[in-house]
Amino acid sequence: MTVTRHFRTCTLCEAMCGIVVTTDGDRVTDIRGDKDDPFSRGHVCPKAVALQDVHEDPDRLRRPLRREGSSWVEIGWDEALDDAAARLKAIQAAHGRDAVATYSGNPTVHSVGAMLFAPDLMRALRTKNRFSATSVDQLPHHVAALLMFGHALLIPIPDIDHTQHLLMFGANPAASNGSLMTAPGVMERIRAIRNRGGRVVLIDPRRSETAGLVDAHHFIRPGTDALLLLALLHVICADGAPRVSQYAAYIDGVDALCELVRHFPPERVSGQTGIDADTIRSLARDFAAAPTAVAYGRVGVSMQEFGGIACWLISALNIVTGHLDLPGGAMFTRPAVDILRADQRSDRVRFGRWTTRVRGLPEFAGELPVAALAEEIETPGAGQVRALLTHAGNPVLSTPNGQRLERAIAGLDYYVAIDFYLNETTRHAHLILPPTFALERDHYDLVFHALAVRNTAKYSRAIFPKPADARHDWEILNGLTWRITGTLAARTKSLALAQLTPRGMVDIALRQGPYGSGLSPVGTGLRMKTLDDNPHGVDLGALQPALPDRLRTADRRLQLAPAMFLADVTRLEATLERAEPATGELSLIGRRALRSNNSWMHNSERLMRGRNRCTLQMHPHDADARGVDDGEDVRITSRTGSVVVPVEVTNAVMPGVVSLPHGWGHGRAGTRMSTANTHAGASINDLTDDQRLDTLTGNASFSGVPVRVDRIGIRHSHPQA
Ligand SMILES: Nc1nc2c(c(=O)[nH]1)N[C@H]1C(S)=C(S)[C@@H](COP(=O)(O)OP(=O)(O)OC[C@H]3O[C@@H](n4cnc5c(=O)[nH]c(N)nc54)[C@H](O)[C@@H]3O)O[C@H]1N2
Ligand SMILES: Nc1nc2c(c(=O)[nH]1)N[C@H]1C(S)=C(S)[C@@H](COP(=O)(O)OP(=O)(O)OC[C@H]3O[C@@H](n4cnc5c(=O)[nH]c(N)nc54)[C@H](O)[C@@H]3O)O[C@H]1N2
Ligand code: SF4
Ligand SMILES: [Mo]
Repeated sequence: MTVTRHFRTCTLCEAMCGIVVTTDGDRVTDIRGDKDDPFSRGHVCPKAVALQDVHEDPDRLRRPLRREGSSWVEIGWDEALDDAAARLKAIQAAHGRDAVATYSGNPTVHSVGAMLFAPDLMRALRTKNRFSATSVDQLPHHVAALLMFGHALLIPIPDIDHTQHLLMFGANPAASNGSLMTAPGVMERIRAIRNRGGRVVLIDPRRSETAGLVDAHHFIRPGTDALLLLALLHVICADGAPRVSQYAAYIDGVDALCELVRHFPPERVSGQTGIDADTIRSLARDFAAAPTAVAYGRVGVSMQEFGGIACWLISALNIVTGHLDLPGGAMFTRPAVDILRADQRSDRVRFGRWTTRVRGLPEFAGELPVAALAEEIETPGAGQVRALLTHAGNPVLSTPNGQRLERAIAGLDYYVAIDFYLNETTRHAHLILPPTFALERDHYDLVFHALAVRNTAKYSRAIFPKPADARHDWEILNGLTWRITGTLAARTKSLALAQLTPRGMVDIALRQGPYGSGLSPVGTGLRMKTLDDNPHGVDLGALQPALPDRLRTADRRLQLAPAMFLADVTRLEATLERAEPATGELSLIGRRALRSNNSWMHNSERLMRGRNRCTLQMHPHDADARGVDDGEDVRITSRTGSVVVPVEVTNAVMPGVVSLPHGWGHGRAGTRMSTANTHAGASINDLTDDQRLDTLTGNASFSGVPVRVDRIGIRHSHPQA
């Protein structure tokens, strides 16, 4: 056997760490950080080694499975793809295009093949009922980017390597490794801000792992960031003119924003936010006074009732203090494959062109809010969803009111899943199409290079050849596309694309990109060969100012105060009159852990070792009031359901707030994940509510779900799942 070292990028989270995978023949013998990767410089987290665990997992599906009665039967690929296409087409023929719904999960964004081939399948299906994990995650960030800068993907990235002041809202990079901010070794980069005399401030209802490493952490009541941000902007506008002269030639809405925030002095919001007026004033003044500064928010602000406003105002804060588009501020990337450039009609506003049938929730970029999926399946009438295709998603555990969705999915006429686990969602499928896993396929990060704190490019080759009887995600998608379209032209195109492969497509995109060699074979500049010659990756430099050129608004102007956001403030303002929570009511928020990745890595024995992580964190005052002891099981009840988990009494959560991680709840019958099933935990999304939304954007509102917690009196001396 030969020992080989392979250089690659880890695809599990957004950090894009370079890894060295050592193999001996067909076995992985070691995975570690690649010190020669110019971006990650050797950093990895404990999840990197789990790439091996998933790769070798005997529970991972390798061949298509068809349900026959109550059992699963392995079938061949052609039969499986023919069958899936025929069933989906038949349902569309009988009930209309929209009778088939699709759901794309988070890992599709980490797969170059899925990114390149899913759009064609969506065009073939032509259904309006397209859903994805976007609407349980970052949708408000996209809406803000679209309305302010003209493109959903034009999200400003915090230039953390050059800033002197980082103000974070609702992000926990110590667990998540950074999000909408690809920055391998993010905590070292954040520590470096303080080491060079800068300041890091965190706003979070939980004193998170990140809070231990910042200069100041402030508790905030869940879901009230938008109010805090209005008050921060109030202080800045009241203290003097906003510093927007550098944007003068192309900015609109400065007066409208200042007029709006005039009505939100700190005193008006301190009760709701739980942050006193003096603290709000000094937060604003410290931020405005810093030589370079950047405000940044992540899921804590986008998964809430006013996520759209909150994401808008974070950018507004960067703009009125003059920190947008300057080193050390919020910057735009210049990725080697420019996804904006590929999007020819980027300045067309793709928001609200149609709405969901039952609740009238808005479309965004061709997708509808997934919180509406269950009711679209359950509600009879024209356009009712009767079939579902999921791709790399587990919506039963990841979307609000998962139990309702699960009941709805179980009643579908047809459900096909592209996934390699038989999990809480896919167990309801009629057919499962399992693709290859990461180590068997090439990779180029189309999305995360575009969201990174530094411009870099890297191409990862597959480490193992694709097993004989296996298909990549892109091959499955391509196979479905031509079968569903059913024309000779579609078949010819699919053969041509299969010939080209994602690698060939990335090569073309690199050549056509901003650093590219062009399509001529003799051109100099970036192309696939450059990346092949540099297997650790290529550094393309720090983020550079890019405005106004990069703007994609129809009039090429920066919109500081988009009308839709201004109008939505009325809805926000009404919350100032909201009554105090009912006695005994607690406010539920989520949590992420470093050694866990959404719902799908709990089958790795190595990651699951140690104490039970699916615990309800509760403040000692709230525990005392209920007579609950640390380690004891409690019942959590919300409008939608109830679950039982052990309690962890800790003053790391704000009084009145309780925190439960998402992605658990593996105890359901009929799944095939032996390790996960022994660490089942309970699903927070059995408690979250499909009716609680940011109605402006359609994103689920997970933060601040009202719950009751009751003692049930079972004690575990050593909490263990
Ligand atoms: N280890 C690990 N890494 C991951 C993932 C994972 O599951 N595990 N998931 C990946 C994915 S898909 C994503 S999207 C990213 C997410 O990346 P992050 O957003 O950094 O992830 P979280 O750890 O959920 O941090 C959100 C924080 O918001 C806080 N919060 C909750 N409600 C509110 C609120 O109302 N206001 C404020 N200000 N804060 C609030 C929570 O307490 C929490 O600390 O992480 C990615 N990385
Ligand atoms: N309450 C609450 N709910 C949340 C969150 C929260 O913070 N709180 N976070 C939300 C966020 S940010 C996200 S992104 C979503 C994630 O939600 P989803 O994307 O729905 O779920 P995942 O848990 O990421 O499941 C991914 C699925 O993809 C499969 N998979 C992995 N890799 C591949 C691959 O290469 N190809 C294919 N075909 N399948 C693959 C896995 O087996 C698994 O079934 O959850 C959301 N839900
Ligand atoms: S931080 Fe993310 S990309 Fe880096 S090793 Fe961990 S999971 Fe992989
Ligand atoms: Mo996410």
